[in-house]
Amino acid sequence: MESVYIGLGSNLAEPQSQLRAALQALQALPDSRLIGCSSLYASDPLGPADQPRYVNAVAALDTRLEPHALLDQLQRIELEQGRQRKAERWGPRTLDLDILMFGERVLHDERLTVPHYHMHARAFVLYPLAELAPGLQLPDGRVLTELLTACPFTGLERIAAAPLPTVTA
Ligand code: PH2
Ligand code: MG
Ligand code: MG
Repeated sequence: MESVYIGLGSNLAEPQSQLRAALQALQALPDSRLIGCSSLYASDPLGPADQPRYVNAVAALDTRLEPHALLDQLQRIELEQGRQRKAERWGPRTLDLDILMFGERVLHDERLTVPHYHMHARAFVLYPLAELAPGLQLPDGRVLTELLTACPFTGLERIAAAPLPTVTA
């Protein structure tokens, strides 16, 4: 089993419900175990400003799936929850599921970059991630605590408790 962290985001069609439905779908993934989820956070959109605020969270998953097989599953869940792929970069979406970290792996191809290419500078990723894995270290040696120091909490609003209890055993 490898430890994977997944970023969840939504800003359309009842974002909190989208995230809760996505967690149920993650719970049903083959060869995997959903370990927990952070609180839910709201923030202004990064990118085009003429779209609703986002709700974000981070989930921890243990899996035996390979990275691209997991990506296939995440894209299936996005589509099942009404995701429409549009040309606009960083436009609004019902559900976005991003692989943030996949164990210690470093991957870069046309479909997948791991660790996620912007995670080190996004408060809506780093603060929920810190709830699940405060001592986390990236494969390049940077530690989450350093990244948090460089990334103010400003603009982030904690809006709901973790939808799932975190399994620590
Ligand atoms: N995701 C984007 C674009 N902008 N802004 C916030 N606040 N949260 C997101 O998850 C987000 C975004 C594209 O993935
Ligand atoms: Mg994203
Ligand atoms: Mg994405």
